[in-house]
Amino acid sequence: MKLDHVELLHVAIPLVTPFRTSFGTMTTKDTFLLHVVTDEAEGWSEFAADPEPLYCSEYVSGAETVIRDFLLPRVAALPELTTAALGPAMAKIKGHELAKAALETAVLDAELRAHDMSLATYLGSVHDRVPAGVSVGIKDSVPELLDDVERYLAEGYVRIKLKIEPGWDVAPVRAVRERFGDELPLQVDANTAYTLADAEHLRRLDEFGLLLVEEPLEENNLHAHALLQRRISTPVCLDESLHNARDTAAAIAMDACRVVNIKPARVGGYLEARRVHDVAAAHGVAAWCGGMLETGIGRAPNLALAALPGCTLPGDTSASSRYFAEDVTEPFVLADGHLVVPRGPGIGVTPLPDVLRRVTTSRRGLFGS
Ligand code: OSB
Ligand code: MG
Repeated sequence: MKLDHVELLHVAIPLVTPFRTSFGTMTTKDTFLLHVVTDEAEGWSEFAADPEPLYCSEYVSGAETVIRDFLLPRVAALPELTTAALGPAMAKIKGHELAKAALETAVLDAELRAHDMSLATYLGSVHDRVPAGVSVGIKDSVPELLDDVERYLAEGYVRIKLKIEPGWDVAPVRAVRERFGDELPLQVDANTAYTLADAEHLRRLDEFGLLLVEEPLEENNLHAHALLQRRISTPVCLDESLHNARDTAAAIAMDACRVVNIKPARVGGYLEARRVHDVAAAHGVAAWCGGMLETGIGRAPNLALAALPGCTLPGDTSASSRYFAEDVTEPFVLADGHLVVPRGPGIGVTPLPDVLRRVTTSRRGLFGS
């Protein structure tokens, strides 16, 4: 393929309900979409992080600069544009996995469309639909939390994840167990809110039979997570600390994680996400597809990943209605607790022009006409 032009569209979409985590409260999905146009096909992607570097070091305006000034010039210089050539072309730029993922995914979408192949087929997805879990934010009170969980279970979600932080951990978990029983698939996510000094406190979660505790300690501190795992029986799952397949192999080897959260954006795109999946599967370690409150443009490709054979736990890939009154794509709707894996060419979805126009706050050309 030959690159013709690349456009960046800032979008702002209100969340149906504020989403509070240990690192902040989100009320709007505020990010950008990339639109890549080649001589053969067009592709779309979504930048996964937020305007502020609270979840990870990357953020919206920084990623825009990185893509425009450092990634695109290298990609545009390729004699032939293919997804396979992107990784090597971008390798000298350190880090910035989420920015790289946005560019790679838009090119991959275009390349797959040119070949009339779905991302699900390309990755080797083995399921037509995947079970949907839901990530429930920190609330002001336990009754409020129980109402939310009840509503999600009534909608059909098959697994509940509670966001936790110091002061909001054992009590909400106990309340959810008492109300909804021991059989409910339940897990927690601390987003790095604890330290190893909290090990005895975190051990109190062991009695609740959780599927996992996600990223309890500092980002990238695999050693501390391994020491914690020796002191608790709840399986440790890593999110923020895993940036590629090599990290994942190291974390598994040192028993710093017994479950892997795969966020394609966090590991630089779907090619590396597939490798992370393969490392976990080769070790017999369960994996699942995480989420970043994506619009349909980001969710569609995540569903293809969630349908890989090694993604044996329900993901955070929830229905459009869990996030937005109106998604930028045709909405993803829960049926019997599952979402259908898109099977059209590329990521299988495109933005709805009317909605896109309404949610776009600015657009600029990053390359070409
Ligand atoms: O840690 O998994 C996380 C959302 C934004 C940033 C980080 C995380 C999350 C979620 C929500 O937990 C997942 C989703 O529903 O997309
Ligand atoms: Mg997480």
